[in-house]
Amino acid sequence: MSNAPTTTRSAAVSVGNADYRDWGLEFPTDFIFGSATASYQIEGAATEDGRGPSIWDTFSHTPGMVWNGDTGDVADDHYHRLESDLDLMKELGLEAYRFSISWSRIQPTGTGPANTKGLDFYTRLVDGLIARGIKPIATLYHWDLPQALEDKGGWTNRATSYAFAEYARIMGEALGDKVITWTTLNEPWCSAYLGYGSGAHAPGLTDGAKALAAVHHLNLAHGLAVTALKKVVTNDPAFSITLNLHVIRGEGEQAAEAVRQIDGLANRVFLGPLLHGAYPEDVFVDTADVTDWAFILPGDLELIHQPLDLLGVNYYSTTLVRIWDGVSPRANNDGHKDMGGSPWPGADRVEFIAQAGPYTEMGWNIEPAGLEELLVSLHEEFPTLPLMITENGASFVDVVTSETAESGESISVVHDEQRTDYLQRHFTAAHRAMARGVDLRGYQVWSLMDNFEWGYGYSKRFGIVYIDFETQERILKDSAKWYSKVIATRTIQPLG
Ligand code: IFM
Repeated sequence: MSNAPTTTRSAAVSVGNADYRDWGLEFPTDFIFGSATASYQIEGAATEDGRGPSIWDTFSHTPGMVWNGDTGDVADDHYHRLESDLDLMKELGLEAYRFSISWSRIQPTGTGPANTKGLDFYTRLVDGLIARGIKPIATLYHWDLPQALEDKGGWTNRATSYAFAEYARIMGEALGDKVITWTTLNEPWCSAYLGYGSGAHAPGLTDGAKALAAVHHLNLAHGLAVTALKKVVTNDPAFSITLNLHVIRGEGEQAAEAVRQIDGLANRVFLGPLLHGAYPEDVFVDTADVTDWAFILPGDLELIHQPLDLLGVNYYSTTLVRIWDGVSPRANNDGHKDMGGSPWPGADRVEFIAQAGPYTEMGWNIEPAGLEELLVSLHEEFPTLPLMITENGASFVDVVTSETAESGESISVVHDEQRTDYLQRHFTAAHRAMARGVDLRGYQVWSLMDNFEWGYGYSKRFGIVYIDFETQERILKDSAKWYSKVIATRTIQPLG
């Protein structure tokens, strides 16, 4: 089956990013439409059935780290509402569901025997998906490291990479006949640089050398996990990793230099070892004052550089940089919470500049062209590697109102036109990339439901399903209804 999309009808509207607002574009029959979540963001049941604490339990319970003191203790209570949430996915017509597994639900202290109740939960999840005709896409690590491993150095400790491979083996043995895509890590950029560099994410450290050690040990963990999984799975899944690659624009006389430095830390330090089998030399030079990279041991690059079947791409917005003049106050607008440290070790001369709007509620600029550009550039660099959008979506303020349905019944509705518009533009961008030859296999909207948005707690809503965090009521937003129609017709639908 050809993966080339067909165009049946399109129309443009003249506002910002206007020519990306098309509809009527059709996706191929094997394109996988789904939606994504992550364990700590939705599950709740933080201390139940033998789950051990993760770094996000510790971090969110530390005063001042998360907006409003919010925690993932209850979140969307998905752990207890599994069956009805699965029914909701079916009702929406999702073809795939991308979820993550809580390592500390499986191994409460990160090593040792598997917790049967944890395995049972994910087995019920995967079986429930399959029973409803929904493909399971599993992510092994979406930031919730068992606290006991952090106590021994977390991702700065090489032993964590080997512990991760053992956890991967356990999950491969448990679900290795059912999962269609295994994603080792979600956005290791965030785990390393926000966790150990800027302090905005758990474990909240602000040490550039540790952040770079974490980068390497995450890369190593990925390679070891792929190898471990391949030994035990019995079906023929795709092996992948998901990266939040940065689409970087430069400004000023030294624009190219600013872009090169940030591209090295954000993109090439992952793509290089994972897909080319080598770290970019210029990153070693740029960070020489921060670390000597002695944590890279002989043979590590071979362990990391495993053949992949798919690259997961998370995309939200673009990044604008320039070389700082050293005099004016240094701009620091990289889209992440400022908690004191820098997520860019060795790039002290680079500043992050505010970009032109429109913006989402996160303050992130909306630029669908960046998604097309990213997909095309990846395809050019790795022509034989299939891609999947594993996250894309937007946070906006949502308002629940009551309306009278045709039946006369009063119903709750959320008219989230901005989110629907955002998705429509980004689906258009994805379609255009495919028309330019990109082998894009699917699109997982972030997120299925509103959830714990890390340092922002419950203040930012990304869901296409609204969650009332008091009552746990689920309300389909208009974007969910729109997405259902997209999936049913395999065609980008007009708004409203
Ligand atoms: O909510 C997060 C997700 O966990 C990882 N990618 C970005 C999303 C929005 O910030």
